[in-house]
Amino acid sequence: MFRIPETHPRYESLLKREKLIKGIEAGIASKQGLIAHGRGEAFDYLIGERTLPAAMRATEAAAALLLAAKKPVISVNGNVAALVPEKIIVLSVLLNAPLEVNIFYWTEARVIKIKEHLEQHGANNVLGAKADARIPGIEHARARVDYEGIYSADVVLAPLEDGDRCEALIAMGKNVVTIDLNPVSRTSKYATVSIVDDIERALENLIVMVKEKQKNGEVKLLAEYNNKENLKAVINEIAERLKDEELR
Ligand code: PTJ
Repeated sequence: MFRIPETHPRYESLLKREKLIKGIEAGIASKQGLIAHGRGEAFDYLIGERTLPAAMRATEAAAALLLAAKKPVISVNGNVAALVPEKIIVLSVLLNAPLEVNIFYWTEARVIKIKEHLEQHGANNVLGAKADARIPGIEHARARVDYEGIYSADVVLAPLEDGDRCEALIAMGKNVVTIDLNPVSRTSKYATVSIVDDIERALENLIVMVKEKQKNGEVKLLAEYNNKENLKAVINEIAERLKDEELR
C-alpha cells in the first residue's frame, strides 16, 4: 500500500483510496468501484467530510428500523468489503443480521473472494453464494439473491447501492436503509431511510446508536422521521456550508 504520512491534511481520504486500490488488487472491489468512490469523495468534499446533523437523524432512524426488524440483512458489495470489513461485521453481530454478498459487476470469483475476505475478518454465515432467488423487476446481476437472505428479509441495509435494486426491494414491500453520499441519487430518493454520509462515519455512528438503544431496551421507531424531508434538510445543510466556505 502506498504510504501516506499521517500529517498529510487529507490523510483519512487518501487512506480510503489506498484501501480501495488494495481491494481491487485482491480481487474484492471492482475497477468501477474507484469511479463510484470518486463520486462519493466529491460529495463528501461538499459536505465537509463530517456527519451532518440531518445525517445523524437518519442514522438514528436507521438504528431504530434495524432493531425493530424481524429479519434484517446487510448487503455487501466490493467497495464496502474493501473499505469497512471490520465495522460491517460488528454491526452484523450486534443486529444478528447476516451479511450477504451482492455485487453489481458480478463474477463468481469476486463473490467468493468477498465472502472469504469477510470470513478472514471474523464473519460467519456469509450469504450470497447460493443466489437461489431473484428480485423481480431487475435485469442485471444484482437481482441474484439468497432466498434465506435478502429475498426473505423485511429490512435490508444496502450501502452504496444502485437505484434500480433499491426501487425493486421497496416494490417487494421491504424497508431499505442506504448509506450514500449523494443526496440526490435515485437510491437516496427511493430508500426508506437514506443516510447521506461516508460509509465509515455512518457505520461508526450506527454502531454507537444500536448499542445505546440496546442498552436502554429501546426499539421504538422514529415516528416523526420522513426521508424526503430529511434529504431536503441535508441539501440545505450542504448549501449553508458552501455559503460559509471561506475562499482563500
Ligand atoms: O462491487 P460491485 O460490483 O457491487 O460495485 C460496487 C459499486 C459501488 C461500484 C456499484 O454499486 C456502483 O456502481 O454504484 P453506483 O451506482 O456508482 O452508486 C454508488 C453510490 O455510492 C454513489 O452515489 C456514490 O456517491 C456513493 N458512494 C461512493 N463512495 C461512498 C459512497 N457513499 C458513502 N460512502 C462512500 N465511501
